[in-house]
This record gives sequence, structure tokens and C-alpha cells, in this order.
Amino acid sequence: MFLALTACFPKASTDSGDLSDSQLDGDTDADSDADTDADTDADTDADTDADTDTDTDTDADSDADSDADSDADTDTDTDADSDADSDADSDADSDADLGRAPTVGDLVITEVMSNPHPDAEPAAEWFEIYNTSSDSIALDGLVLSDMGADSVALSGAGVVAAGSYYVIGGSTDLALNGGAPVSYAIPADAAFDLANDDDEIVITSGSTVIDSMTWLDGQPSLKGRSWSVDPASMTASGNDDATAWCDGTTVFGTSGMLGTPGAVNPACTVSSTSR
Ligand SMILES: [Ca+2]
Ligand SMILES: [Ca+2]
Ligand SMILES: [Ca+2]
Ligand SMILES: [Ca+2]
Repeated sequence: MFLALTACFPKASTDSGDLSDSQLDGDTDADSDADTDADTDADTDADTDADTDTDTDTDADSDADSDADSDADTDTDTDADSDADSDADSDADSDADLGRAPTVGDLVITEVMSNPHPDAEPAAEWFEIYNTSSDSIALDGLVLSDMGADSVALSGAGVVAAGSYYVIGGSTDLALNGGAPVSYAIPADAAFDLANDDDEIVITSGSTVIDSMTWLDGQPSLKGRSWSVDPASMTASGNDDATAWCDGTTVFGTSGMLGTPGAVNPACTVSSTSR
């Protein structure tokens, strides 16, 4: 035993008897490895974690950064790039941004095509929402309903970017919807449509109504026109005032319909109810 230890540590003390830890490994801590920290791993850093690597941080994983995940960057997600989103690329944009859930008024209904013409319903129905917040808003899981029996949960709708419009309709096929830039098509078998007389759109997140609005027969006044809220009233409460709405006046798409799906609304010079 003594001879074997001497062979392994030729510079250790040659005193007889048991060798102290400092004599065995050359340092002054209480463990038996060759470093100067108090833990029992074999690395040379001064941290107190239980890993066996040579990093110099104080977290419990085996990479060289200071966060608690297992990749080599400094953010808190688990992919290998250095941005804070959850996609696999290294840029800082939000192309795979999953968004956040909306609070009241983050999404506002700004325009409705309830009574399209000449294109068929429900493919050419649509309505427009606007993200008033400074964050991307997650749409999946939100529920569209009315004050009757209509209800459908959004699935696969993605996000609406901050300060941007988003159009939900009966079809994304421009040949069927009159050329409206619809981002999300309500499934054909879903129990949700936009009635040509009176109807409502209610957007809820869990039990919270994010926004709702109502129209009556004659709003808009003619088929093939949208009903469009004045830009000054694009808030959850502002769009509850029917006098803030007016008929669409701008031709869009390929069928001569009037409205601005996916784009800013013109100011209402003649309100719907004063006509
Ligand atoms: Ca309805
Ligand atoms: Ca309709
Ligand atoms: Ca409202
Ligand atoms: Ca619009």
C-alpha cells in the first residue's frame, strides 16, 4: 500500500503513516480530487455543482453558460441558437413566435363582410381583426361565437403580429372569396357564420371576452360591401358604437366588392346610422 501510493504520488510526503488529503492530491480541500474546490467532481472550477465537466459557471448543467438549460447559449429556451424565440434559427425575428394570449382589447374587430356578392357564402364571408398591442398575439384556442348558437375554436391560426390586421373568413381561396386576403379559413363544417341580417362576433379567451361587436339588418346597407369601423374607434369599446361604422367604399379583389380586408380602414365620413 505505501509503496503503491508512493509510486502514484512521487512528490507526496515520505512521512510514515496515513497520508492526509493534501498529501494525496496536492490541494487543501477535504476531497480526494486534484482541484481546490470543495466538491467531489473532477473538474477544476470553483463551483458547487455536481457535474463532471470543466465549465466555470454555477448552474447544474454541463455547458459553459449560466442558464439552467442544456444548450450552449445564454437564453432560457432549449434550442441551440442565441435568440429568445423557440425556433431553430439564429436570427432575432419572430418567425416562429408563438405569441401570447390576449387580454381585453388586444384584438379588436374592425371590419365585417357578412353579406358578400356576387361570390357565394360562406366562402366569401370574412371579418378583420386588429392587434392593438405591442406583442404578437396567439390566436389558437380563442373561440369565436355569437349571441346565438355559433361557436368555433381557432386551430392552426397562428399569431397576429403587433399592430397588424388579420382576416378570418370562409375560405383562403382567392377564386372563391372574391380576392380577400384571408389568413385563416373557418372549417366548412364549423358552426359559425356571419348572418346577413343581425348577428354578432364575440372573441373569447377562456372566460374573458377580448372583443365583441354587433350589427343589425341594413348594416352594411348593400350586399357586397363590408361594414367598416372608423380608425378612431378601433378599440374594444369604441367599436360597440354603431355610429362609428360605415359601409366599405374601396374596391378590393376580383369581384368588385367594397372593403379593405387586411388593410387600414378609411375614415367614416357618413356613419351607418345617419344614412
Ligand atoms: Ca353568427
Ligand atoms: Ca352571410
Ligand atoms: Ca367591442
Ligand atoms: Ca380594413
